[in-house]
Amino acid sequence: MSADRIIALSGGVGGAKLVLGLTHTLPAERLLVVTNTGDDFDHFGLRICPDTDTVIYTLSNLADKERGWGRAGESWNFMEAMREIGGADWFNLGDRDLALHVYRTDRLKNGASPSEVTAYVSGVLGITVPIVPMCDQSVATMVDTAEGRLTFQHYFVREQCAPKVTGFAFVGIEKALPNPALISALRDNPAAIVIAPSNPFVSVAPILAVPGMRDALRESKAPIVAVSPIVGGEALKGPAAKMMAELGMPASAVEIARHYQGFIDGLVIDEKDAHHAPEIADMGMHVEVAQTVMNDLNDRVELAGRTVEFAARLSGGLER
Ligand code: FO1
Repeated sequence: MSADRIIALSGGVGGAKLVLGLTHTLPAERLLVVTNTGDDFDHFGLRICPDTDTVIYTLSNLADKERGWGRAGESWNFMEAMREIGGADWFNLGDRDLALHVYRTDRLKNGASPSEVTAYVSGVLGITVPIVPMCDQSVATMVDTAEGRLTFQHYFVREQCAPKVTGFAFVGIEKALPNPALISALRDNPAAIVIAPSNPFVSVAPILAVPGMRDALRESKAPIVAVSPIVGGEALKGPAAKMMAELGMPASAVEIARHYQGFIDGLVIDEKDAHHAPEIADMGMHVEVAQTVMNDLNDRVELAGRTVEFAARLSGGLER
């Protein structure tokens, strides 16, 4: 690992968008992408790793841009045949996507680690940026709701995020170890740690909950900068705003600042939330106002560049 890296913590579709922008801003040796694995689950005996695969498909330009997950140009013969025989059809597996799940499951069953499979697959798909799962142990994000405890994918896909959320749990987290590749990058003078605009509760929290992760990130002395996933009171994608409302929090950039207060050095908020900057600054963090809504590649690159510059300014004057 070389020094001076930007280490990006990413989960879900919003995270992958900023990561794509970062890959157009910096050379691969200046980046390390850490993906959330709390969404991972076994389906039909296959190990599915959605947040890692979303980054892999996005960086290899194979991703379906409308859906944000899975591959473009997919066919759905497997799902059609599965429906014919009455199998579970709540989780859509495209025919090409299926090859990755079958391949990964076979490699894991033969002793490969999630990190090894991720490195191999991203390599063969032409990705040079290192992508590492947050840990190689199994962690399952559970969503506690008024209707009981649901696995993340049951909550997010089967139930379409409808149940009222009361809390979260990360089963297996106590046995998780921060990915060694991340630990070595953190010890090699990273330039910054960027928390992508992912859901703070189910995409970022599992990463930060890995024992030792928060300390390792802060001990790196690199500025920790988050990009708010909430713009103007709503999430751009996914259930973050609904979860915040159900947890009794206002869905605002200020609440995101409060959520990360004491851990991050800077927060990037959207222009729509510029009026919140003084209140957020009073929470002891620096604030950068930028366009955080990423509609096209240019927006992704622009936001990535602003985030990297912001972090560079912080590392200049960061006493810690
Ligand atoms: N999300 C859905 O809303 N519906 C699906 O049928 C679905 C299938 C799917 C298959 C593979 C994969 O990697 C992701 C998939 N996702 C689907 C997204 C997945 O639920 C992710 O966890 C979300 O992107 C949130 O991180």
